[in-house]
Amino acid sequence: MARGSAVAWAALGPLLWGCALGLQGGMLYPQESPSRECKELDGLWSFRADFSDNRRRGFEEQWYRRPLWESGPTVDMPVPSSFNDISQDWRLRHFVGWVWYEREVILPERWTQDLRTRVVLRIGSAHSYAIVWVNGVDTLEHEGGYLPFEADISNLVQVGPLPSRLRITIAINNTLTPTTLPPGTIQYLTDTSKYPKGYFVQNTYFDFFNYAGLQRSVLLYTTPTTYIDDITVTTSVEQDSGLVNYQISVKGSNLFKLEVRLLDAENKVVANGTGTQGQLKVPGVSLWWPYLMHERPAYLYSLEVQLTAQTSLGPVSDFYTLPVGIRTVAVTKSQFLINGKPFYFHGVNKHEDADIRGKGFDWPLLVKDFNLLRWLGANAFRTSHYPYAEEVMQMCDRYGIVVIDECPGVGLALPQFFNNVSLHHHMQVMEEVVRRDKNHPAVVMWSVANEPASHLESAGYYLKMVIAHTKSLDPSRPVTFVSNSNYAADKGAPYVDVICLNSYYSWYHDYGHLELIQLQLATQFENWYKKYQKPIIQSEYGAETIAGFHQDPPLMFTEEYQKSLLEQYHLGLDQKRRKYVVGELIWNFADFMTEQWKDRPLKAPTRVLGNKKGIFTRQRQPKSAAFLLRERYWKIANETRYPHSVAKSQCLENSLFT
Ligand code: GCB
Repeated sequence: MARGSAVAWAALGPLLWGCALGLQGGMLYPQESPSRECKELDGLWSFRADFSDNRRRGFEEQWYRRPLWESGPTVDMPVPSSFNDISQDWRLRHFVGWVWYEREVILPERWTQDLRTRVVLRIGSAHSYAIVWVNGVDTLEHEGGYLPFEADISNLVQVGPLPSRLRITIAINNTLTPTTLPPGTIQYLTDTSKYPKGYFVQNTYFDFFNYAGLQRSVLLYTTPTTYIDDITVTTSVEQDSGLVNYQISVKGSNLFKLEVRLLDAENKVVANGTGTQGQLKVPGVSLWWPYLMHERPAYLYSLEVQLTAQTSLGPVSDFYTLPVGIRTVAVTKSQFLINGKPFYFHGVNKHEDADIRGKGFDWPLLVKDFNLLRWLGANAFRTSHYPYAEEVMQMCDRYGIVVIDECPGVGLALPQFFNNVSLHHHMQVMEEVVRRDKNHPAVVMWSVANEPASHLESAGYYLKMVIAHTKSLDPSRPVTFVSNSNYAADKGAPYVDVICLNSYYSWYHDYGHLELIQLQLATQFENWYKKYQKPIIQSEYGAETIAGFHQDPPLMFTEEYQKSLLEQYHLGLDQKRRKYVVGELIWNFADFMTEQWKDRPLKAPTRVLGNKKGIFTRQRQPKSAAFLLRERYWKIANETRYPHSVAKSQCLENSLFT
């Protein structure tokens, strides 16, 4: 970070919060190595939603104590997937409360017999509150969807003669409260002439469907009992050398040796070190460049860590390999710099959303989306409005797609959401996000929230604290939140490094008046820049568009209107692009599912089978605007490439479109 204020915040952060929170241990992505094995538990699980009035029958009858089928009927539920759209039961689609998942696993004998082996159960995400039992024993609880959590279950599986069969029961509650992230409220409707007794609805203050369940992989993995618990890497550049600072945490014993080797992409060792921390120097470094910014993007080294330790049961060793991209990120008054060169974000906002799987992780969808991003010439996206699966982040590292990593701080719309309990939880969530994603070179900025009510005094204090805490966790990256407040009223903007603005001119205001966009956009940019003197990203803009609707001259909801709206925005963006506007992210990459209503400004049924602002449909087919954006992004890519040379689309099969 170049900015002086960031350094000040970073220094203040640990004083304020260093002792207040603190997660137990690291959250390295599970990997197979000579010392580690993995067993994926994806596939069909047994499932039951607790439809009882108080939703607590499962606890009253202790469903976790016996196989789930013994306490009542179960259905098949695929993991990973959201549970909402899988069955034909409408009650499940809108279900609020506890659902129960269960799966039996047979463990390899070595896992249960070798006491130098540690067995870990890891859940990629469970939205939103989860309790886990192993063989009926309460093992783990976690609050918050979209982030992984795990437990060492060795002492549950290494008990006496061959308990190789394991029953894993997971109860998940998708209820959102004023102190969850995102927050929500339960509203009881008590007019008995209209609603049956006990009738309630869940109100959310964000614009995507509250899909829930085991939406990412569940797995078991092993490590030795003394093991590499966490690795933190930061990088910098000195002339033509790359510097890799590493810090390794080891758990299980104090008697160990650590050896560290950095390998280049051809597997040649370029630097090595020993001990829990150090600096590796790489002369003639190949930097990690964003895709399209440089002819050799996304260069990754591998940090191989080898641990040897003495335990009471004899020697053990552990191996872990971390991909490392060497790059720098800095922010000036008017620029966002990657490796010291101005970077312009030309990209998208996404959602983890498709078809019947809801937010369930899916490899074909992931690869398709990355192929579309490259077809489009998009060099960046924001993880609106929650952290995406770890596999997505790995793809970004490998493809050179830059990420603004956003936490689930969305829907902070009401004054009562800015309370101390929420603040504490929000900071803890940022700890989990940073712990999980800190080593990804693709992540260049943290976003702590989307459209909080940042005009409120209480929001100002709240955002200041969350931002300071995030900076203390990671002083190497800028921090932002995404605002839709008025520039003069925003109480959070003073604390961010980059101003991110959402605006929907001629969509949510002045309906149909495309001719006003350029003026309103210019006013927006000038006001914000004059007041804050910070680089600005247009973090959302767009128009609802039903694929196949046509009208010329353009009318709202048609493909022509979306195109024209984008064109007007682009003219406005081009006026400021070389000055202080450092990015544009379309809302949205693809259509996505929402509730059947939109909460603001008034709760109203303005969603037709979801949000249709995608430039691709939910099935990933292009609307006309996709072609327009593609032309623009490739043009910008060719103008902003370093060193200057002309880039070509990497999609070989795109000749039809060129
Ligand atoms: C926004 C929100 C986003 C919505 C979008 C819309 O400002 O950040 O979550 O989906 O507007 O389409 O209304």
